[in-house]
Amino acid sequence: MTPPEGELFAPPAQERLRDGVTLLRGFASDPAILTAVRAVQDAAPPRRMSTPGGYVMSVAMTSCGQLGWVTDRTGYRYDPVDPDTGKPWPAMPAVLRSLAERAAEAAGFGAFAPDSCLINRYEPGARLSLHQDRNERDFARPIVSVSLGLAAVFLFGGTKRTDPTQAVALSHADVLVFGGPARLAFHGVKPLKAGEHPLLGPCRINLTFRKAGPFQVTSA
Ligand code: MD3
Ligand code: FE
Repeated sequence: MTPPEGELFAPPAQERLRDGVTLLRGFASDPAILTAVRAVQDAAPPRRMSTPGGYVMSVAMTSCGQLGWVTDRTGYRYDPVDPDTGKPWPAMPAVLRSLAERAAEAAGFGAFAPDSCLINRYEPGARLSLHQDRNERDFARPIVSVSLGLAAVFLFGGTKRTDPTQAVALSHADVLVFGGPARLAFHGVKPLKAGEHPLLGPCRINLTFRKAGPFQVTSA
């Protein structure tokens, strides 16, 4: 039955979790998004990278766009070249760029022009420990995060590692936009619980869109 006044029954289209954090539930439900993600993964397969501290991350990562985020024993950086293929990262598919731009706009950040999309693939047990994203040049730009597949618990703290964290359950097609005072907040993802998603199987994929550069291009 259709509710007589939809706005009283339907969940709000956007939810302000705190200053600088907007949750857009169901914003990424277009199946063309999954097709585009699969094409990127075929060209640049997700891989588990090493941290400078010598750990191998449980989350497998790849990127598309002009810059990709990489980590190895020498440190974290944005790189125009995929170290695994030796080639530039796959271009950012238009359907993904448009999704990120519309989400930023809906959250009140106009003119977002992402040059990087980091793709994180979680299998059961994979987690991301509390960290800040600070390899980007301009912290005035927001970050747009898209959750696909199995639901996960996202932890969101303050600008100090020891600040208390808030837990948010993120399901397929949910989009979060972080900016302003939330841009340098510590955040992480709890170990993924086992399960099967009808579209993605035993897996969660997170896309984070960033304006990472521009960075100085060094000549050979
Ligand atoms: C808050 N990814 O890729 S998305 C990451 O679900 C990352 O894979 C998580 O943290 C994931 O760096 C969380 C939510 C997110 C992403 C970037 C942020 C929250 C953020 C940057 C600043 C503040
Ligand atoms: Fe992060």
